[in-house]
Amino acid sequence: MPEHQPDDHPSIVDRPPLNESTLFLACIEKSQLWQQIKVVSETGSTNDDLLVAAKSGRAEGAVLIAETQTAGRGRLDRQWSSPPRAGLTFSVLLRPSSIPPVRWGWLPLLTGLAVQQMISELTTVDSRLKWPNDVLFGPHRRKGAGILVQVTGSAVVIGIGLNVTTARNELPIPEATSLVLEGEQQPDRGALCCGILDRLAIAYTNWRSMDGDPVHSGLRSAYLTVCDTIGREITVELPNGQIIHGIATSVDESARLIVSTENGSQPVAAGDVRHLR
Ligand code: BT5
Repeated sequence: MPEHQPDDHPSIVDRPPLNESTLFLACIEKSQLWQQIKVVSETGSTNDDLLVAAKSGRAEGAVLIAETQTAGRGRLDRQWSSPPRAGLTFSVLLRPSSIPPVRWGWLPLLTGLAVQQMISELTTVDSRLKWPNDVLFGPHRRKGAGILVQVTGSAVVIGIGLNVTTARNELPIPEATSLVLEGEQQPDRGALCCGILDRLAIAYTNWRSMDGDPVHSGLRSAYLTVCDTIGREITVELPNGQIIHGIATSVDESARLIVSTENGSQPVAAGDVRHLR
């Protein structure tokens, strides 16, 4: 039995801190991509911090993990909120400069896949992906993780927010959930973080070695297998406010969602998707 009911406010003793040196040793043993892993108890936003670092020339492979963020970001200046040590909030700095920018749209999808695969491997929680940047948990397909990719020059900062022991009353919206709320009894944040970094490094290195080609790297087919959006009736709100309604049929080689509408097929590069059924 879990030590607390997840709907209660869990005590901080159920939320041990991450250990920077353990994480660093475990991660560099597995992958050459990660050069530096830093854990801070608090910052504004790990994405903001690595964007600043990228602008001042920091090399690929930096990882910044915060036990809590005071100004965590979502897309379009939305917020990401997570109480101290209740989840994972971290960012990585990559420089995919050899890859044509038209293929960089695969980075949030590739990252989501790494998160989804590690959740499947390390927990009993069923997870699926919602295009382009959400990881959904459990039978009700609630949002348990989100991904934010930001570009500055030749650098890309990828941020991941994952709810681990977050209680219902700590989540900002009813459609959100956490691993514990979906029944996972003792999720280990350190193992999850290290596993996600490892899986992300493998997927990124493979994708990059194939010149970013999503088909030959196997990325596209792996993504489509676990993407809950495909085959669903959806609406997409585009950045200009326009709403598209139709059936999501696929994701193309530039990571755009293909929506079959009454006016024909429409590729969507960015937008907020709602699954209707
Ligand atoms: C995202 O944006 O889902 C991207 C979230 C990325 C967060 C990470 S944490 C580490 C790194 N540093 C940062 O500052 N950010 C990244 P979007 O699709 O725009 O979703 C944002 C919306 O999700 C909000 O408007 C809320 O409705 C909802 N939300 C906020 N916090 C949540 C949480 N903990 N769990 C589930 N949903 C949440």
